[in-house]
Amino acid sequence: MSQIKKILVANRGEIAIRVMRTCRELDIETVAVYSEADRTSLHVRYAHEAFYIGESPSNESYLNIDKIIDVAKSCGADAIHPGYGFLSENAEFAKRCTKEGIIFIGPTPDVIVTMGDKIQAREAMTNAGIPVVPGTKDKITSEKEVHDVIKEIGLPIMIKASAGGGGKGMRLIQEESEVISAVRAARSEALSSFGDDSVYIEKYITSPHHIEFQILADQHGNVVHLFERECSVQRRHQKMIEETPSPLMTPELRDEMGKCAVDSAKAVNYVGAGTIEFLVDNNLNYYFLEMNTRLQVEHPITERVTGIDLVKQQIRVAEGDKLEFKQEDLIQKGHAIECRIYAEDPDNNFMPSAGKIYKISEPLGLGVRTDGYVYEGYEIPIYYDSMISKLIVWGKTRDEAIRRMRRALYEYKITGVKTSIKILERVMNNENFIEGNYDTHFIEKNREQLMSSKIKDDISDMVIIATFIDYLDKIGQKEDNTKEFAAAQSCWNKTSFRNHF
Ligand code: MV4
Repeated sequence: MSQIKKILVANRGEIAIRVMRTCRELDIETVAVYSEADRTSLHVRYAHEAFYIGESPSNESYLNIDKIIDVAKSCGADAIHPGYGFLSENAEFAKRCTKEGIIFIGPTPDVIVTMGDKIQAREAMTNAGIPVVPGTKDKITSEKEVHDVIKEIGLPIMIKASAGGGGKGMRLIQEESEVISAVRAARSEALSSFGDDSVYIEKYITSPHHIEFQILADQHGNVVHLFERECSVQRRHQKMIEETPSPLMTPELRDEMGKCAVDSAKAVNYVGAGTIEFLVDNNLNYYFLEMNTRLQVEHPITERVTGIDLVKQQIRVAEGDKLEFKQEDLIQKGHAIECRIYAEDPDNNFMPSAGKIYKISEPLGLGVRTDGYVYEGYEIPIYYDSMISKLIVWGKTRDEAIRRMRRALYEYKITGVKTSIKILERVMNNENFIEGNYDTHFIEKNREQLMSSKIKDDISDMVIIATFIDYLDKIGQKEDNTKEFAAAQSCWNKTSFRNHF
């Protein structure tokens, strides 16, 4: 039971600020680390202390274990919160923290290793009686093996990298003739991405739902789940929208999958916040897919319906406290939706749209939360993820939440970079989405409506905004231009809110 007084947040962007916000509420001092590109980042100014850790590329800064440990020791941090991405699922880092007497806010290194290796994870879950996708137990070593498995479970199948996750090193096989090339491609992608060419086979689940369960576990063997998140709206394995409850879910299925998620965590002596991902097919069969041993991007929707601060719980658990609630104390109240706002150009194949945020005005009002980090004048660096903000809304019902999300997206004004906002607006107006009729192929299946530029974009606004940006660019450098700035401000104020439909 050690009281944590100072936390180093080994991350950047919105999640670094998200973690520090809870620390402030708990009177815990915060330490930021930053790269060259992040000298002007908001997390640096938000923290009590901030330390430079290296050049802009991640492997010279946010992935530099020695440097981060050095900073933690020299500033006297008791604990490190890794956020998501970067070192959050790096077992070596977790090990180093413990060795140096610093609390790693997350599970133990051995669980990170087990869950990071999909073959091991499948074995652990199978032993615990959790349904996994039918497939091979071990890595495959010959072409013949693949054909034998096909005879057993039929086509289509997927070849997946054991060290993979998130879609890398994955190949679909629909015909036997594709076996050689698919295995070769998966192997070489796995080797170059993860330095490990082990691959295994899973039966291909057609049009599944991606549904995950949030779990929380303390150091005393208590585990609860905080219900599900429906994450099927993705493009190229990048999530765009998450919601809870899932429109697909029934109370019985929720109970059953929730128990399964708790059993999965217990089976590996899990500690902290974690997520069990399932694929759910059209007949509501569910299969363990993988476990994420970190806080996830989409955690706020769970916070919104349960009223529980997940970062606070992570910290309490890391201090050795017992969970302060039991499963029966937890309820899902109302409906929450998250939209991820990416600085990407939807009209140019979603290429990252780096650049300076000239003006930004974020939605507010009843039931709205934004977790972001950009501000007026901030230049989005090219080195990191292009997600600039998360917009989370709550409603008493799913319908109310969707309406609130439309309203909040309408209020979102950003100039200087292109964003995914208009696509998100189209999803919120898509009939299939509104009916809750969607799975992981939603974006492809609704491509025409979602990508159509026939729908009226508010061109007059865009012209005004573009003029404004030009204007600021031209006058920005002068000394005595208050009048011009006022004119520019008024130009911005005159641009209406967004309205793409
Ligand atoms: C699958 C699958 C169908 N069957 N595995 C994609 C990312 C990785 N986490 C697992 N993925 C999938 N695995 C079997 N056996 C379909 C997908 C998949 C997917 C999963 C979740 C969310 C979106 C997806 C989009 C395409 C494919």
